[in-house]
Amino acid sequence: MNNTALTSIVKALIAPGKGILAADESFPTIEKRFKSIGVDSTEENRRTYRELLFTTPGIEEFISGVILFDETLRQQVLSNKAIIPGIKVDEGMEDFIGYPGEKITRGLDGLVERLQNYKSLGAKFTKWRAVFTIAGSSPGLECVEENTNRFAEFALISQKEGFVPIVEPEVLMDGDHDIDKCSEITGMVLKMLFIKIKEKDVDLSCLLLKPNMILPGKDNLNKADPALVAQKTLEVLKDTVPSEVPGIVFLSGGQTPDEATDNLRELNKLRSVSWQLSFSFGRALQEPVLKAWAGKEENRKMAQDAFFDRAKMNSEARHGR
Ligand code: 5MM
Repeated sequence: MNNTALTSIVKALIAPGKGILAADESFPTIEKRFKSIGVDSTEENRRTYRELLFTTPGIEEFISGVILFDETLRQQVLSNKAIIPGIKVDEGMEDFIGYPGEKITRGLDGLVERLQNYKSLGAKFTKWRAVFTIAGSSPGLECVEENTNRFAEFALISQKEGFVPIVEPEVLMDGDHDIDKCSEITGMVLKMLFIKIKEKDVDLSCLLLKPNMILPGKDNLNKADPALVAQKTLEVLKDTVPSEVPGIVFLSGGQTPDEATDNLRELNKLRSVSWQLSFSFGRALQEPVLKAWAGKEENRKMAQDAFFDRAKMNSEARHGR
C-alpha cells in the first residue's frame, strides 16, 4: 500500500472550500430522479446529464471529487482533470437471512478484480454504502455487526489496492423518530464501525467517513433548527470517530438543498474538532440542476448555473458562511 499517494488523494478531496459530488446513482435510483422531471433513463440521457454536471465551467473551484457509477466511469465523461474520479463499489442491499426486514450491503465477492479494473479506468477512491432504517427494534445489533464487518473488509481491500475508501453508513430519515433516537442509533452504528475498522488494521488516516447528520425522522412533527442539528451531530461524532480520521463528508439524505447547506454551515461554525467537515451530497447538489435541465438541451446553461450556485453555497458553508 502506498500511503503517501493515498494521503495526497485524501488531502485533495477534503481541501478547504471543496467537497464531493455524489453522482453514483444506480439504475433504479437515476430512473426515479429522471422520472421526477419526465425524462427517460436511457444510456444517452444519463451520459448527457452527467456530462452537463462535470463540464460546468469553474466547478472545480468547489468540487474536489465525484463518485461515479460503473457505467459513468466506463463512459469516460469526467474529462475535468482537476476533479478526482471515485467509484461506488457496493452492489446494493440484500435481505439479511434470519432477520426479517433487515438489509445488508453486498459486493465483496470479486471486489479485488473489479478494483483492478477500476484502477485502469482512472478511479482513485471508492465508496461503500450501508443503510439502516429506524423502525421498531431495527436496526438490530447483528445487522449492524455484519454491515460494519463488511465496511471494514471493503476499506482494507480498497487501501491494499491503492484506493482511498469512503465508508457511508446511512441512518435513514424515514420514520417519525425524534432527534435523540437518531443520535442513539447513529452512535451505535459508528461505534461498531470503528471497532471493526480498527480490528482489521485499516489505516484511519487514509479513509473518509460519510455519515448522516443527526436529524429527526421526516414524519416527526418537531423540526430541528441548524444549531441543534450541528450540536447533536458533533456530540455523536466526538463520541465515536477517532481523531486520526482526516475528514467527514456528510450525505444529504433527503434534506432539501437549503437545509443541507444550512446545517453544514452551522457544523463548520461550531467545529472545535480535528476533522474537516465537508460534503458529499447527491440530492442536495443535484435537485436544482435536474429541475432546471428537465432533459432539454436549451436548458443546459441554466442547469449548469444552478449547479455552480449550489456548489458555491456549500463551499461557503465549509467556511461557516
Ligand atoms: C447518489 O446516490 C448514491 C447511490 O445510491 P443508490 O445505490 O441507492 O442508487 C448514494 O449512495 C449517495 O451517494 C448517498 O446516499 C448520498 O446522497 P444524498 O442524496 O443522500 O446526499
